[in-house]
Amino acid sequence: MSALKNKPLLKSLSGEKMERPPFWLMRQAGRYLPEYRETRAKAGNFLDLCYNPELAEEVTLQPLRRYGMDAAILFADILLIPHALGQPLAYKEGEGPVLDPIRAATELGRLDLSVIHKTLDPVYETVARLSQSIPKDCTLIGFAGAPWTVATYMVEGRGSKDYANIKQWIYSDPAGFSALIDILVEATIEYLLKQVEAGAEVVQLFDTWAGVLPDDEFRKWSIEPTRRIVEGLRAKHPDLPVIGFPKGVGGNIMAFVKETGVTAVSLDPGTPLDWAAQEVQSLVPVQGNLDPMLLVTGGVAMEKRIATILETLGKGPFIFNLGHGIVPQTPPENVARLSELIRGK
Ligand code: 1CP
Repeated sequence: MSALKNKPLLKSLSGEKMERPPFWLMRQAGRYLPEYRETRAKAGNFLDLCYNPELAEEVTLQPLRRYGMDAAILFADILLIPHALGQPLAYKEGEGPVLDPIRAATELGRLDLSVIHKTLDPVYETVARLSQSIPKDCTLIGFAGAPWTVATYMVEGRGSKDYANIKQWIYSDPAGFSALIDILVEATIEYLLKQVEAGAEVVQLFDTWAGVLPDDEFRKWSIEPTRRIVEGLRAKHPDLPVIGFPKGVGGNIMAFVKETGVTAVSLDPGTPLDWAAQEVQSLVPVQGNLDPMLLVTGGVAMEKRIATILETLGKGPFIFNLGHGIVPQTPPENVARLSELIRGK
């Protein structure tokens, strides 16, 4: 255990202020890397890649070989849970994920919690392989989507602009919608516990679309399910670090931090840095928050913002990251420059 605790990412998560902050990048594996595109082509389609432990291990390791991040994040997707629950899912070229939507409590019978591990077993095998193959100072992060964000895809059937169907559901039938959230809370706890048992040292919950919820609904559908998941995980693993990422929630991140029990929180690009240093970082370690588009732009604009982030948040427990996932058009050489700046090499 003491050897593990020497890993830079785990030190930051335990509240230590590091001379050089550990770093990793959300969506660090993926289409911006030519070697990823090659492996993905070999796998056939995206889901086949997620369920192939050997190839999923390979794409997880690819960014580490180039850039030496302090963490490896399991290669999978937040929509594997609905898929494992029995909801048909496809990733269409240029369109993103497409699911056969569920829009009412009467349709929840289509989901079966008792069979999820049959589909998800290869993911646990990927985690087990990675726990053996990552560099020794590197921390293995498991993840899942938070129930609200996963539900947006399950109900809308794809990425959405206005969240019309899911909002209609939460406002007209909150009790019915909470039955869907209950299923997702349960599935997510089981899924993450299996990842931890296979070797994940930290887990992150992505609540990418938390910011579309008004205040009181955010408490109901983001804070409360997250709190229950953290509680369920800690019942078995009291010291497990959990990183929350409630994107786009502004000042409500304070309630999220105080009420969910997360170990650390990931900040989106819009979070004011001075405010975060004073109010958020005094409570928990923070992670973030470079705009992924600055990683596309590169050059002086990117370098100046990285310096500002390091100056403001580097004074407390901090993990350098983006404020949202890497986008496919990111030039790999800009990621190399970022790594050089953070690592001081
Ligand atoms: O190869 C391809 O064309 C598929 C692109 C892709 C990739 C590389 C998808 C489809 N998912 C992933 C992997 C992935 N997704 C990872 C592991 C890789 C890594 O981080 O290195 C993770 C952590 C995710 C998480 C994820 N998937 C989120 C939350 C994080 C975020 O960026 O907001 C979300 C919202 C998804 C849904 C999803 N999956 C894929 C796409 C294109 C999308 C987004 C669709 C949309 O914008 O609505």
